[in-house]
Amino acid sequence: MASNPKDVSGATENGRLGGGATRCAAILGPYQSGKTSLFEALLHATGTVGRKGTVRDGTTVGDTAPEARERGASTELSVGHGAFLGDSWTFIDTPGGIEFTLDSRHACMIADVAVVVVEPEAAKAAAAGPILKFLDDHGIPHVVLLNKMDQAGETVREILGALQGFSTRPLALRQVPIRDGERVTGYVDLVSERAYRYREGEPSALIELPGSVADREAEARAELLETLADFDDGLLEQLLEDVDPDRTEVYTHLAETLHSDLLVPVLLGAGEHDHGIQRLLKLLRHETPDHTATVARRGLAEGAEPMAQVFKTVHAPHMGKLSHVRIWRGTVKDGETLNGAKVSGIYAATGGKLDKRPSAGPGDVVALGRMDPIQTGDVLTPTGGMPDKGLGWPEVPQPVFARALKVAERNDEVKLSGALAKLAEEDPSLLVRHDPELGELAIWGQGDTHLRVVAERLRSRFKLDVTLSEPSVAYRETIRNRVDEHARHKKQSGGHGQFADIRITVEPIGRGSGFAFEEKVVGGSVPKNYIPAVAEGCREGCRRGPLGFPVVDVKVTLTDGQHHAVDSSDMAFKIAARSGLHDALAKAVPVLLEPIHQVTISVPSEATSKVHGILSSRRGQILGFDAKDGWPGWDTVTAYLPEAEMHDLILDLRAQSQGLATFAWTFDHLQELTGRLADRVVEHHEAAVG
Ligand SMILES: Nc1nc2c(ncn2[C@@H]2O[C@H](COP(=O)(O)OP(=O)(O)OP(=O)(O)O)[C@@H](O)[C@H]2O)c(=O)[nH]1
Ligand SMILES: [Mg+2]
Repeated sequence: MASNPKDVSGATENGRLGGGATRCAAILGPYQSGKTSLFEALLHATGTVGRKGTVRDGTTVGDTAPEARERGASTELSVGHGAFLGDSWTFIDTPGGIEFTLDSRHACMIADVAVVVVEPEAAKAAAAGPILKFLDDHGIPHVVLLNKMDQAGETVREILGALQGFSTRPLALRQVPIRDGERVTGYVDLVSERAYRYREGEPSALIELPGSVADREAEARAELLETLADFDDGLLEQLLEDVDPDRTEVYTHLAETLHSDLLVPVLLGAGEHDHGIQRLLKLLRHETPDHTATVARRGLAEGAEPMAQVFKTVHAPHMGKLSHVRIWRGTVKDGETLNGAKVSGIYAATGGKLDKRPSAGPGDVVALGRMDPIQTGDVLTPTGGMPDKGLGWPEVPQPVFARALKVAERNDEVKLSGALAKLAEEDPSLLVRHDPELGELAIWGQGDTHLRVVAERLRSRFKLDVTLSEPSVAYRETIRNRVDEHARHKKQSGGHGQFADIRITVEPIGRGSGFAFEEKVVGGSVPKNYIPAVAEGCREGCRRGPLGFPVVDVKVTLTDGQHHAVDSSDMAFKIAARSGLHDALAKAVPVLLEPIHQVTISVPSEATSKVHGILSSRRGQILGFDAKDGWPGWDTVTAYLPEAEMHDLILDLRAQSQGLATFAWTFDHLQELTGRLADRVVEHHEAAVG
C-alpha cells in the first residue's frame, strides 16, 4: 500500500493536502436505494441547487428524461457539479436497475471514488453483491452509505454482517447510530468521537456524546482501529501497547487504505432528509484520491498531451451528439481536434441543463459537442494515437431479452433505423437485429424495462409510433424419409416449347449439414450444362418447405432425366427441379426444427433449485451445475434451452432471485419439434405469413 502520505490528497482533518483539480464520485447501488435523492442532497449541500427537489414530485436534477420521471426510477446516468469547502466536485448519479448496469459501470471507470448506496436491510444485501464485486475486481476505491437510516429496523451490525459476505474488502464502520427508541436521531463519528444530532434539511448539530452509546462507541472504535491495523504494523504495535493512536495518523491510514482500495468505510445517512451528507462530503474531501491516482490505477498511457475519456454518449434533441468525458490530463479547448474530430462546444452538464465553457482542465467532467465518430470508452488526444481504453473497461453484457419492434407507418422505417442506431450508440447493451428472412426487426436488451424504455425514447424523442411484441423464432424444417421423385416440365405454346424431365432422390442428412446436391446421371440423359440449373431449382425449393420454413439437412441426388434438343433450357430444368423437390419434400415426412441454445445461468446459490424448476417448465435440458468461479455464494447452471423459451427467460430468473440471476447463451443446435407444440407453430406461421 502507498506509505508516502504525500501520495494521498487528504490526510488531515483540517484540509486536503493535494491540488485543486475537480474530483469525481460515482453514486451507485441497488435499485431504489436512494441514489438520485442523495445526488440531489449532495448538489444542494454543495451549492448547486437552491431548493431541493424530490423523486416523488419529479423535481430532481437527476432523472430529467420523461421515461425516468414517469417511473420514479433512473434509466441513465446524470451528472452534477458542486463545491465543498473550496474543493470542486463532480457527482454522477447512476441507475440501480440491473438492466441499466452498463451506465453505472462506465461512470465507475472514470470516477475517483464510488459511493455505494444501500438500504438498511440485511435481506437486501445480496442486491449489492454484483456492485461490490465489480468494484473489488477493478480496485475502485469505494465507500458504503447505509441509506434510509430513518427507516432502519435492524441493527447496523446485522446489516453490515450481511453486506460483508459480498465484499472481499473489510467493511469498516465509521459511525454508530444514536437511537431514540426505534428511531435513529444522530450518530457518533468513530474517529473524532464526536456526537451529532440529525436535523431535517440542515447539517447535523454537534451534541454531547450520550451515555447510552458510550459502550457501543468504544467497541466499534476498537474494531475500526483493529481493522486498520491489519494494514499497518506501526498502528498494530500501538494497539498492542494500548496506546491510543493520534487522530491525524488515523485519518492518514484511512485515506491510504481507501486510496489503495484495501478497506471500505461505511457511513450512515438518509439522503432524502439530508442526514449524514456533511459527514459523507468530509470523508470524500479528506480521503478521496484525485484524478492522477485514478489515471495511474487505470493504467492509462503516460504522456504530455491532453487526454480525455468518453464515459457516456447522448444524442440530445437540438444539440446533436454529446460525448461526456473526464479530462485525464491537460486542457481541452473548444474547437480543438481530438482523435480527428473537432470539439464543437464544451458544456458542464447539471442533469439536463448544459452550460457552455471555453475549455476544460484536468479532472473536469464535461460534455463535448458533435464528436460524431467518437464512441463511449474512447480515449481522446490531439494526436489520436491512444490504443486502448485503460485497464478493466467493462465488457458489454450479452443481451438476454428480445422483442420484435414494429412501426405503424411504413414510411417511418428509415427514420426508425436512424433512431435505433443513435440509441444503440448511446447504449451499447442494446442490440438491433434485422432478420430479412423473417422480415422482422428485433431489439435485444437487458430486460423488459430496458426495451420498454427504448420504445418510449423512440416515441418521445423521435416521434415514432412503435409497438413491441413477441419476437419470432427462426424455425427450420427437414425430412425424415428418403423419397424418389419424377418431375417433368412441359409446355407447348406454339413456336419454341419448354421441356425438362428429371428423376431425383431426396433424403435427410446429418444435423447441421445444410443442403447438398449430387448428380449421378449416366449417358448424358440430362446434359451437363443443365445440371447447375437443377441444383439451383432444388436450392430455391428449399427456401420454403411444406411447413412454411426454410428446409435444411437435405440431400438431393439427380439420378436420371430426359431432355429435348430444341425445347430444353436452364429455365425449364429449374422449374422441373423446384416442383419435383416440392412434391418430394411433402412425401418425405417433413418435420419442424427449432433452435436450441446453450445457456449458462449465474445465480445466487439460494435460488439455484428454483432455476432447475424454471428450466424444466421451459423444456430445458440441464447439463450440469457448479459453484461459480470467483463468485462466493453463486452457482452456474448450464442447460440446453429452446430459443422460443429463452426470449423471456430472464423475467422468471429475476423474479426468483431478487433480480440478480443472469445468463449467457450461444446457439448450439437445431432439434426436432413434434406434437402439439409443432402444430401450433405451423398454424401460427401460416396465419402470419399466409
Ligand atoms: N425513508 C427514506 N426514503 C428515501 C430516502 N432516500 C430516498 N428515499 C425514497 O426511496 C425511493 C427511491 O429513491 P431514489 O432516490 O429515486 O432511489 P434511486 O436509488 O435513485 O433509484 P434507482 O435510480 O431507480 O435505482 C423514493 O421513493 C424515495 O422517496 C431516505 O433517505 N429515506
Ligand atoms: Mg435513481
